[in-house]
Amino acid sequence: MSVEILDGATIVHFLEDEEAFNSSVGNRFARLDTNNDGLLSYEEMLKELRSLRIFETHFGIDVDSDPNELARVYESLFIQFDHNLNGTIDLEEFKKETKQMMLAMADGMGFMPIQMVLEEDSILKKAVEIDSNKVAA
Ligand SMILES: [Ca+2]
Ligand SMILES: [Ca+2]
Repeated sequence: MSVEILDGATIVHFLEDEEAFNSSVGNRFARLDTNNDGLLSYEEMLKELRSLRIFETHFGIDVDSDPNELARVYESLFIQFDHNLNGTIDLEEFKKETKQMMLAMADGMGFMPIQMVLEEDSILKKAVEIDSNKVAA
């Protein structure tokens, strides 16, 4: 985990870089798919949902909240990813929904940089890394 500062532009740049986005999402998907069947089950997806810390803020839920309430939030997020409602998330669904969520996140952030605690292998962390590499280059 590390604390990073990011703003809407960081995310938008990342989404515009299709190659970087596709490979990060693909890697993340492969990591989450622990039984390697090419699909994410609810259990496999939980790790990702937990790393989407922005939703804790978004739903007004903090880490100490009622586990039942959190489970309901995670379930509704899972359904949001599962576009064809077959109970699993494939790579296309994962890609599409991740992109949408990141766009919504970028919109919400605007140009005010915010601090976020990010997991090392999260997609947002990748976005920050790619952005700072560009600035350095
Ligand atoms: Ca799986
Ligand atoms: Ca599905």
